[in-house]
Amino acid sequence: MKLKTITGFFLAIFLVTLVLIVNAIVIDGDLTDWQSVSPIVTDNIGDSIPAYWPDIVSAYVTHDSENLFLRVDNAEPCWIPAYIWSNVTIRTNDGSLYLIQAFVEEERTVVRLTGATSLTDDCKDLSPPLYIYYDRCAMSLDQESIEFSVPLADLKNPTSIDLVFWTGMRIWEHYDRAPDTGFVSYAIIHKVQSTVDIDPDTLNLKSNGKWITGYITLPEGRNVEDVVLETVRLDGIAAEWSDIQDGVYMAKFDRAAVQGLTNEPDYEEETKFYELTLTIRGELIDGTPFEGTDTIRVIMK
Ligand SMILES: [Ca+2]
Ligand SMILES: [Ca+2]
Ligand SMILES: [Ca+2]
Ligand SMILES: [Ca+2]
Repeated sequence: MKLKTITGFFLAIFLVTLVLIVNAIVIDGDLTDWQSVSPIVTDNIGDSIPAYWPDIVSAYVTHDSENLFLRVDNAEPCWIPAYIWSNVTIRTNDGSLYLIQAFVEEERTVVRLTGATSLTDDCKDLSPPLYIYYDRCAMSLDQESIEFSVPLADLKNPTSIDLVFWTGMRIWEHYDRAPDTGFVSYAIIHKVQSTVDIDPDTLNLKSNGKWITGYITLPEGRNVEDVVLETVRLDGIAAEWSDIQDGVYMAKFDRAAVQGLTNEPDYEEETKFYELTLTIRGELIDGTPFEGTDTIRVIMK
């Protein structure tokens, strides 16, 4: 393989990875995938008892179609090196109570899902776990944060949850919780998976043109008339205008802006192709999000 080809190959990998990072949380200890998620709760520093106990600063929740993702940031690393844990008690919309306990130690990462007896009065349920997962939590490089996940199916696919984050183990005097009283709520809205066809199939960076078109088809039971133009984005680029033809929603995006997503290299090259996966997201008039992806081919020259 020639060096130039190898460079092009890695560039393509980088671009595809970039798209994936924007779309999904990966449990790997790298928190850059949480950039677009705001904390669901923030907590005072210095309110953990005793003072050396993990001191929650903020906590985050997000989800995809299969997983609930959680992240807790502490004020400082745990006093035990390379060790972090966090607990979350959850009440799902059917009234079920669950406790999620995530531990990262030097040799082991474990997430336990058990039942719980109370949402806000600490969790005192010591019953055997319903599920134990070994690949669903990770500690950040600064050892202050932990990210973890559980399958939504194991919570019986709730549509909303109430949460309390806390750091007690089985000694109830040792504690920090967030929020300090009550709980926070999170809606688990499932995105409508739409079919997206982006035109052109091949984007030549040297050719001109005004628009990139996304053809969006919604699944049965959803009407493209309900798509709100102002919410439609192609990897962050706003749709400028739209039309509906034969049940297909046609959104137009500025071609130059889309080409800006491709990071055209500045070296002189023979013709190069790579695949670029693009995601169109938007909302229906009732607030339901939809998204779909298509892969196009990019010609560098
Ligand atoms: Ca991550
Ligand atoms: Ca705190
Ligand atoms: Ca607190
Ligand atoms: Ca296409």
